[in-house]
Amino acid sequence: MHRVYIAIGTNIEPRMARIQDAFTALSHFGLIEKTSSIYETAPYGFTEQADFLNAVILILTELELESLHNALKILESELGRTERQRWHEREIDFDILFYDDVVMDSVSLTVPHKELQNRSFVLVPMNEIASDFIHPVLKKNIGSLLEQLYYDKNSIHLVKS
Ligand code: PH2
Ligand code: MG
Ligand code: MG
Repeated sequence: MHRVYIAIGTNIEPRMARIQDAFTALSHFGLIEKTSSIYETAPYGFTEQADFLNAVILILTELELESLHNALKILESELGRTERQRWHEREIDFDILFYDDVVMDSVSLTVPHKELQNRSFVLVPMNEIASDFIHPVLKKNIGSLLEQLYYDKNSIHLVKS
């Protein structure tokens, strides 16, 4: 069994239904051991777009990393995602944050997710379910990565526990 943290995001309505559908669909990939609260977050990067709903889950799965990555891409399109510019709005986005303690960097996939330490919309929900998880490259736990991150506290708030 592999322990995988996945970030989920959407900023196209109906956002809450999309997140709930994502949880349900992901439960077919394995056992969802933990689910964070759902947060509404200001857009990061390209800021001229609607606010997101974000969450993080911990799933226990038999799927190998490549298979899981491919399955998530397929699921994104099944849940209505269409091709758009990088950083722009999306119906649903799944990002593999951590896959056990695997460190890999290929053209198609980088694990741990390269940007997660800069993103409150990832660290705040993940801190809720796994503050002690140690980043295998940065060698710090999620709690300390979050403490170390400067972010606007008004840019993220809990909408559903
Ligand atoms: N995803 C992005 C770009 N910016 N901002 C927020 N708040 N939440 C996201 O999920 C997000 C983003 C690219 O994947
Ligand atoms: Mg993303
Ligand atoms: Mg993505």
